[in-house]
Amino acid sequence: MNEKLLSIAEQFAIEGKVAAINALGEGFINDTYVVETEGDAPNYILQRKNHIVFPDVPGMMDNILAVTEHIKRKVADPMRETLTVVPAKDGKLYVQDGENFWAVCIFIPDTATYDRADKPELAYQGGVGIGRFQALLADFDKPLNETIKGFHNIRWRFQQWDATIAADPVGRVKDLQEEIAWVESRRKEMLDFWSLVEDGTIPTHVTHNDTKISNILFDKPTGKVLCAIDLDTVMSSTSLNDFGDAIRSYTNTGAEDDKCLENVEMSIDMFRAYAEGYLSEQLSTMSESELEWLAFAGRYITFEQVLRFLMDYIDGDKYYKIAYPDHNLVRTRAQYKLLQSMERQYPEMQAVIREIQNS
Ligand code: GN1
Ligand code: MG
Repeated sequence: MNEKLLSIAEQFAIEGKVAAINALGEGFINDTYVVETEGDAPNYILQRKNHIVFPDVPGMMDNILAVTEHIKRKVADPMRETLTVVPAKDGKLYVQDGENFWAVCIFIPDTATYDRADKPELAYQGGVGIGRFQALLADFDKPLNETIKGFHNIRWRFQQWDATIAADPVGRVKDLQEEIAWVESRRKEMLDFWSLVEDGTIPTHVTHNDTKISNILFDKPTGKVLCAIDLDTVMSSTSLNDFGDAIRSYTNTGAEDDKCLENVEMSIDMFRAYAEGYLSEQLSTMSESELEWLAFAGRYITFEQVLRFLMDYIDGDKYYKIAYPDHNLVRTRAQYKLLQSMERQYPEMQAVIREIQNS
């Protein structure tokens, strides 16, 4: 067993003797481990939080605790229907080790996660999961810390973008004129959408902000959705972003970083299924303006992801973990293909929302 990890794990208020610590999954940002314990004690998730991405880990953990405690008061099975934060033995919600911050929550057994939706029922359940998450938090009234500035604010992203292009720190801009034009040609329509959030036409709520399929836990015995995990980016934003980010993920017939662009299309069947699930929890409380822009949110977040992957590539791959040198460029191209597919099918996407509204 890795002694370093063991010594970190033992600084948390965990039950039982640690039997093994194994790496889990492939998050783009944090490093995640499963801590197995002996006997009947629960297992745990141990995470090294990326402090470059999250400058205020204590503030982030305060958000996560507040939100999970709120959810726990409302659900039938509080140990399964949201995460349970495990504090350190000194009472803090994290352990600091040099520049690294670590946090622990209880591992929820008999669950499944997926990287891709292969059937509409899964997309439907995913939609129910985020719709319910937002509904449970609709009356949450404490202020949340802004863990990442302007996370889904495209005006702020364009400021970062302009600065990155001007700096061109690794000299990649000259070879990316075509890709840069993909972003520039959509600048106005994206800013126009965001101005509706800025002027209050589209309201803000407590949102998850990272709703890709792999951040949702499903109950293995029933196949039903259990809860949203990876609560690092819980903040106040528009609900539309949670819908849009999920659409970016559940409807993609290929992988987020597919090298074969022919694999990548938006599946309207998955779109319908996700939207039906989401609106089964949300329709009655959504405003007219939210419903009007719901389908567009898929385009908005997919566009944002094109911009963020390309910006990180131009910046020399500092934000996202990469598996090979051009990974961020491959991701950019695959997300752009998905964006084009959504743009083509936008009238159908809007029709689906209207049908669900009227049914
Ligand atoms: C990151 O942390 P993870 O892997 O769930 C990123 C999301 C991106 C996603 C792309 C804090 O999510 O915003 O959409 O990668 N999270 C952060 O897959 O930047
Ligand atoms: Mg994350």
